[in-house]
Amino acid sequence: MKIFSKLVQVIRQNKSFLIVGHINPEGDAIGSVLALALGLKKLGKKDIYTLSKDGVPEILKFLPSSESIKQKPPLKEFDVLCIVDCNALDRTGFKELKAKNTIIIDHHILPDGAGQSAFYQKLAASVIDPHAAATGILIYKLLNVLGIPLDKNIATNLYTAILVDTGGFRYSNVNPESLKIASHLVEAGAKPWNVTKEVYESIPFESMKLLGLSLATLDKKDGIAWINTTAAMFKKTGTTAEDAEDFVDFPRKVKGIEIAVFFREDEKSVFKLSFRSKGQIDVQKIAKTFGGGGHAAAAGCRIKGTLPEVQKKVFSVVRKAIKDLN
Ligand SMILES: [Mn+2]
Repeated sequence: MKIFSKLVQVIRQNKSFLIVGHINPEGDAIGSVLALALGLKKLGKKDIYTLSKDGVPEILKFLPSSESIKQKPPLKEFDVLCIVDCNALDRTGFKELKAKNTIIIDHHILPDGAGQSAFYQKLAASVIDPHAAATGILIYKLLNVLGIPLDKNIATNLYTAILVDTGGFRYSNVNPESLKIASHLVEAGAKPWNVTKEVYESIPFESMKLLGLSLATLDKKDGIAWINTTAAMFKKTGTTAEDAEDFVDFPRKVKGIEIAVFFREDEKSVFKLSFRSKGQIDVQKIAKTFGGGGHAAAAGCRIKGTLPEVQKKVFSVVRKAIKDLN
């Protein structure tokens, strides 16, 4: 495939690779980093360093070779820095990372004007395809172009990447391509139920208690449904932000709403917001007005203030977006 030709050239010409995903990683970030690392090894590359600022979440520790991921950057300089499932250095959590060549493989929308910045101009190669359901899809295609055969470990990582970013093959990004690739990955040894069990059916008891407290705050108005998780709830249940990762899925399930919002208090008066759209509104635009980003159907941002202050700001923007529909 033509869009990969430059990436392939950079990979073939170099020996050492530093592969990094984004902060607060999920299955697509970790699965893509690991699948690329395993693939490059099969290509005969011996010097590979996998990096994730926030390590590997508990629920993803089943992923083959996840134990290889480091949280500290390497001391030496690598030939190629591969930025995966994000497209800016600060999203990796390491602003200072550098290498002789930098490449990006991602499916998030590039921020306005970013393409003109010095960082992007200096990239050795990049594939940034917002139409790809997951970065795992792009890694799958890249390995294919490189002629690297799939094995069970690569397939499990890529299957998990795609499963997670399609919400278990339920979201609007599911298309013939993502299902076809998933089918190939199962043929290559990925076991759907094993992955599902690890990712969706292994919730820690305390997280479930946290969900109970959070769900009790469920409310809706003007086409918006939302829930809150406060610092006090984390304290009461002995949980952390990681335990509330998918909570936005619950207000999204409410019938008749356009947008779901999840307010998570990560520090006192600092909220991480997750937005989900039922399909009509581009929530990435809403997140962007607060300095965040993401995709049309799923986006996020951070806002400072008390919960009522934050909600007031957010609801006025969301309400306007819903009003503009009519
Ligand atoms: Mn992704």
